[in-house]
Amino acid sequence: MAALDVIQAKYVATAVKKSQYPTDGLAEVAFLGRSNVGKSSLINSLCNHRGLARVSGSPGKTQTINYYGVTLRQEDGEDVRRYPLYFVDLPGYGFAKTGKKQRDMWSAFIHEYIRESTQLRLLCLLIDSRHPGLDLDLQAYEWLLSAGVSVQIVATKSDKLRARERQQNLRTLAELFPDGGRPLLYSSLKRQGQTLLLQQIIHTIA
Ligand SMILES: Nc1nc2c(ncn2[C@@H]2O[C@H](COP(=O)(O)OP(=O)(O)OP(=O)(O)O)[C@@H](O)[C@H]2O)c(=O)[nH]1
Ligand SMILES: [Mg+2]
Repeated sequence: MAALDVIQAKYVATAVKKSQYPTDGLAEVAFLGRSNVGKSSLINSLCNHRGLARVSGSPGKTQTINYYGVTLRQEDGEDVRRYPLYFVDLPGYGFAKTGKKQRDMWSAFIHEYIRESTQLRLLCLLIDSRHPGLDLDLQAYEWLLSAGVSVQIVATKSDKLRARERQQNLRTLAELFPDGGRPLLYSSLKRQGQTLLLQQIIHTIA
């Protein structure tokens, strides 16, 4: 079995419009989901770096598109490969507290990113593992598929469920999101799911 790690991770850029996207042609893996679902925490835990992306207990923390330059290292015996790419942290959707206008702006630039990024290879759609069938998530999924994006479903905060519920909800997700890869359980807190997700990422970009 090949060992797989993130060996470098650093903040590179912030964007709210296309002219601010990086232009160096690196592959991008983006993370999308409802506000507070755990996108920024997941990026930090994948990168073994607590302070890379800002995390908050209140929803609406990430309000811009943030690019983190990372290097994945895959080691299989003597064969060592390095893959440079971007992890892209997106603002959450479904959070109305700051007012309708701002909420609309977020969705406008998320939409623009999804449509305009030429380097997006995989979009990880994060879903709270406790709530597998919310309308907003189903709508986001349908829209992403119609935009031609490759989607991987990631069920976050799996540490909040008992083992039996985890498996049950995973099956529900597989039924609700049939084109979302094989859904995987993730816990930034308990460090569950990192290897599986990195394998899925390598599989798409390699
Ligand atoms: N128990 C548990 N809590 C988590 C996990 N991941 C994130 N959280 C908590 O959930 C809250 C939101 O986490 P963030 O990573 O900021 O969520 P986000 O999706 O980036 O939120 P926005 O940027 O506001 O859209 C924080 O209080 C985190 O500590 C997890 O795996 N398990
Ligand atoms: Mg965030």
